[in-house]
Amino acid sequence: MCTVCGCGTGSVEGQSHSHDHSHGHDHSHEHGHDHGHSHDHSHGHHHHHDHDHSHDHGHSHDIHFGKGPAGVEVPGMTQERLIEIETDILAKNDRYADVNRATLRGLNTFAINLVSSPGSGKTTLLCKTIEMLGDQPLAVIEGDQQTANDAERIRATGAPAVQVNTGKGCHLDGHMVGHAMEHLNLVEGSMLFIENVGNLVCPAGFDLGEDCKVAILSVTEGEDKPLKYPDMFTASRIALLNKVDLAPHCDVDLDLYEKNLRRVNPGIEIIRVSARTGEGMDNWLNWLKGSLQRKRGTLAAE
Ligand SMILES: Nc1nc2c(ncn2[C@@H]2O[C@H](COP(=O)(O)OP(=O)(O)OP(=O)(O)O)[C@@H](O)[C@H]2O)c(=O)[nH]1
Ligand SMILES: [Mg+2]
Repeated sequence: MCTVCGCGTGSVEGQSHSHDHSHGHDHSHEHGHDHGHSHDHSHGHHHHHDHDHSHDHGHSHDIHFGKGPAGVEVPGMTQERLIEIETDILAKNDRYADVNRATLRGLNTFAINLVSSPGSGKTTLLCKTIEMLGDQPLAVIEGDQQTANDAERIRATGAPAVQVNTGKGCHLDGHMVGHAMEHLNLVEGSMLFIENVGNLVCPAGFDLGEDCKVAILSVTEGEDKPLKYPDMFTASRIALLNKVDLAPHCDVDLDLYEKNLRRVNPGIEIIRVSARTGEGMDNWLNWLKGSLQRKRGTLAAE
């Protein structure tokens, strides 16, 4: 179970999978009213709502399932048990991630974990990046629940790629990435791009052994996403604000987008790009090349 987000299954080897999507309550609301005030529910109990709000009684229900120490609720499990499971899953994951990190260090390889919601443009951006990087050695691991579409798109550029299908899993983990790395002939001084499953929640919690997470947002998603899904953006070193070519067609305030990113992660770097037109891609390429050089310099000095 992935208790990091409580939404699905984890697949670190040796971990049994069981999850229950019921949140232990039954809401049957008739919302024909205008709520003028709110009260938050922190759910630690099983109860039943059956409200007929056909009148204006001036309040709304805001329900928060993540206020306990585990940050999530699962019916029939105590917060202590949830923390125990979560710690166990993450400890196992971290062991695999550490092995990956050591392999990458041995190869002077700079690895990034691309995280975003589905469709923000990760694969398109990767294809463009690969094309622009020219003869820089690199390889790609593609994570999706199903299909090999993205790995095929990458291979069409000439770059080696391995597809990992997670099935019901909602994120890549250290074990999966370790296996995928065995199938890639990573050469010294490579870049390794890991495209995570499109999901703004779970991948934030799982270290893959990468050097850093790179968040991709697209202008069509809305400026409030960093505030709604903060974990992903606090975990990322840099955010690429993609599809800026579409900005004139959307009601989007790019400065507000950046402000919201910095509210959840004051140190985050931000680059505006368009994988379609190539706008901003030079800045991204410079960031990548600089990061690889810095890693090589640091390792050489050790
Ligand atoms: N206009 C415009 N469209 C883009 C840009 N980048 C990606 N797209 C389009 O956005 C759609 C989704 O792009 P993908 O690259 O498949 O997105 P993804 O994040 O890899 O998607 P998943 O792997 O399914 O999560 C495609 O139709 C792309 O052509 C961009 O910079 N501008
Ligand atoms: Mg993709």
